[in-house]
Amino acid sequence: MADEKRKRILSGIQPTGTPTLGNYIGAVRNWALLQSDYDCLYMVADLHSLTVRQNPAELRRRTRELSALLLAVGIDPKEHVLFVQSHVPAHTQLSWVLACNTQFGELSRMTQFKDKSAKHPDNVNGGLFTYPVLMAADILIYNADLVPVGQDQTQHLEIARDIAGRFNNIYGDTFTLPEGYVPASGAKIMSLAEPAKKMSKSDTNVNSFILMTDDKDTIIRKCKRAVTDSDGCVRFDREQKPGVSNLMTIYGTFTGKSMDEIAAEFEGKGYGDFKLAVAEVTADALTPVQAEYGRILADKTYVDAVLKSGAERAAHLADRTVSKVYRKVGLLQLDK
Ligand code: AQP
Repeated sequence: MADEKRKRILSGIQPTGTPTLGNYIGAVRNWALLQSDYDCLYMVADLHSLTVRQNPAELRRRTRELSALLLAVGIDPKEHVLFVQSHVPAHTQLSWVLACNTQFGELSRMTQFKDKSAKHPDNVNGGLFTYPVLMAADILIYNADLVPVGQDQTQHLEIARDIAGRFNNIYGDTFTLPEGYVPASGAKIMSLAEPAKKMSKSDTNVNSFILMTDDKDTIIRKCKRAVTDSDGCVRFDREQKPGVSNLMTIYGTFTGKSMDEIAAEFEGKGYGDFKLAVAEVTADALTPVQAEYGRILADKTYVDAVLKSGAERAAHLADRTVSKVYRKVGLLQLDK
């Protein structure tokens, strides 16, 4: 229905490195598809990336590059909102109020905090601990109905719902309770080198991931090196054959074929043929995005104009929520 209010979606990605095939299949490819059915706000989550020490010059460069890449994937900045998190100060304003309504115990239970503090024992900072509060602010500030999340993020969405519910109980109806949204095609892509681990852009092993900007030769080389097993049969079994199953998931995403169809296609063929086929469909999917990315990134003025307009539109919505929240908790506001 043309006049029916569309549901609102909020999602973000950190500029912690060049996005991988995991980020593409699990997140940004779906972001582009969701635009036809929802009102979308997509955010480059630069504040979140500060929980791990970043090189300042690289962070700035990556933030612009990631924005260009999102445009290249097909995010439409006229119909929807693309912005950088730190360009909308209201996120951190709301985050403080929400932090004062979040318990130490709840934050202590977050598995990502435990994982990341184990990974960076020399920098277990307060931001890492309160990260879920800022994420709750990101979502609640726009009254997002749906949040596309990977399986790794469901605990954070749960705490956002808990914080919203608690705030609404104390101060009256303020926030929409967000629902998680796992797109049908949003598979979790695993590391090519250690298929028990998810593929991550900040992994130190370059053979563990395919970057969205990798050229065809690199993709072929990385797929050929992907860890499989010695049984030589293309069959889906995440437990016993995690490497092969991961490659089948990638192949299935780009060809639309089911796991059974893929198994039949490669019956009696070696892993060499299968890996080459995976590499080819991956390169075919990424090549047009890369061409568009190069074109868009060359026009820095355009990218920055998109981000400026996105920040203004996002701030317009976010500032209203902060005003409302400040009023509800009793912060004195002067007439404008
Ligand atoms: N391997 C993956 N498979 C499917 N989806 C994935 N996502 C990340 N890795 C995979 C999804 O991508 C979105 C953006 O993620 P992010 O950049 O905010 O942080 P992340 O989840 O921590 O991604 P990385 O690549 O692993 O970053 P680093 O290495 O910096 O920690 C999210 O929707 C996520 O689910």
